Amino acid sequence: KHGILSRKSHADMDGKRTPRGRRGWKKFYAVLKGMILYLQKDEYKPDKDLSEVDLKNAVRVHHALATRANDYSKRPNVLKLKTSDWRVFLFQAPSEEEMMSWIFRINLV
Ligand code: I3P
Repeated sequence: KHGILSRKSHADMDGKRTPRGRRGWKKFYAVLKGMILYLQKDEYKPDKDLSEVDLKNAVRVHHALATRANDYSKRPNVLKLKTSDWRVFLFQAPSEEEMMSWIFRINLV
């Protein structure tokens, strides 16, 4: 599955709140492949190698939990992703349908 997602980092690896200065929203082209959610600056090209930044932004979604972000009302169509290493991200999808589809697909992994 792939598509546009905006990301906000809410908690870091240790479960601690992401510090100010790193809490902003950032738009990516997202690709869910196997157990990894790749977040790239540019559109996915199968024959192009991932950059160092792309690899750094990739999120392992094995044993992660995606839910609708009911407690976040500043933007619509936002899902919350809790990873197995206690990171928490918010992801905004372009539509309700896309958000539901991402939640479903992430939780299948
Ligand atoms: C954050 C940025 C986010 C904001 C966040 C800020 O600043 O303005 O958009 O979240 O608020 O800390 P920075 O880019 O300097 O990290 P919202 O869009 O959800 O308001 P927060 O600290 O209350 O999460």
